[in-house]
Amino acid sequence: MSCGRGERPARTWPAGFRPVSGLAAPLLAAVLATGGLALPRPAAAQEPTRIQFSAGEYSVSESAGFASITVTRTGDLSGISFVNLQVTPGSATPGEDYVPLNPDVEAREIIRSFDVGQASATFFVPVLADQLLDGDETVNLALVSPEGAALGGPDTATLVIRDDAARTRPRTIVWRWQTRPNNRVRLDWTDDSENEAGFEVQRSVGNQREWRTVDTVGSNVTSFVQDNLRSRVAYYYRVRAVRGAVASDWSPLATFVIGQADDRTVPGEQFRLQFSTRRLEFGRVTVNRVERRSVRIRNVGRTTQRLRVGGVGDPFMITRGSGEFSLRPGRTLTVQVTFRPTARGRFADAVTLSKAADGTVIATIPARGTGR
Ligand SMILES: [Ca+2]
Ligand SMILES: [Ca+2]
Ligand SMILES: [Ca+2]
Repeated sequence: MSCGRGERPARTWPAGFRPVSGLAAPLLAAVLATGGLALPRPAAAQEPTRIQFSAGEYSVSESAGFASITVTRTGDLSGISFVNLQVTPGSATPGEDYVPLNPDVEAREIIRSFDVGQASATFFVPVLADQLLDGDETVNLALVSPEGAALGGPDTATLVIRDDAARTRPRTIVWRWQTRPNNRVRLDWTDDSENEAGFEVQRSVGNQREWRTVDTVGSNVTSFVQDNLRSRVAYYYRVRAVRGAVASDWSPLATFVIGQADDRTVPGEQFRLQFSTRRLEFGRVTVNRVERRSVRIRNVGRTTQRLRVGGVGDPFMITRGSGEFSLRPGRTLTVQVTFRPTARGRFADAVTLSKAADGTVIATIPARGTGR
């Protein structure tokens, strides 16, 4: 048996050793008496070895692939320890929300070892994403069957699998308006959820600050019609899937002005603008990278116009040409917009161009991009 902790080194002369005479002997005796330079020291009073969770609750998005569960080992780390993680269903369903050991059993037990000196170890619990509005769900975690250690606290914990509301949002929305007979808009969107109770339709008039729910249509319904809209006003519509208190993220925005036949030219009395592009398409952009797009607005009318540019919010930003400006005939203003996605998913917004005098929106330029 090797010399373990707590055992003092024997104060006997090693085999074959003969005490030396002269000055060296007292020095050697002193070295041995104090524990020796190369001999094992007696272990200091150690806390017992314990293994516990690093937290009482862990949280992971259902889209993350797996949850990392860290367990810590404290006290005496000079030996080797083992511990098992037991995973049992809370409100989450094994096989649907997370991966059990095999599909036929509901409990999953996995083991981790701690090497000499090792103070923490990580369990990985695979989680599964779905197209369901199922809210946050839980899995119960427990540390069991420790070897070479006792269990500390906490030895039970909860894993919260967060519903990813971006997965169930309507990915696209298209709109068509007609002035006859009564300024009607029709919205059509994609159904990307499997268990919605319905789709909530919201509208904002003239800005994107005040949103009002105009209707909630039934499950699997993917269109909505509204009549009697006003002309030459910017309308914004958005849709999301709902089920009780759980909702998906909002769809991209449907942004339009009834009577505005073409974004490129705004007809009006002494009032004509041209746009270099109909929309700002950023495409797929790596999360936290910045992409820039710009649109040139040219006054092709005969009078100077006082205009205001604004509208977009995070993750879009107007980095040039924002605010009020005067645009003389023949002059061009460049509006630069950046897109910096802070998460994966699709984003949509719109730059608005309005009259500085009364805020009337005269054009909208949709901006779209996908974070990846
Ligand atoms: Ca789920
Ligand atoms: Ca879900
Ligand atoms: Ca559906």
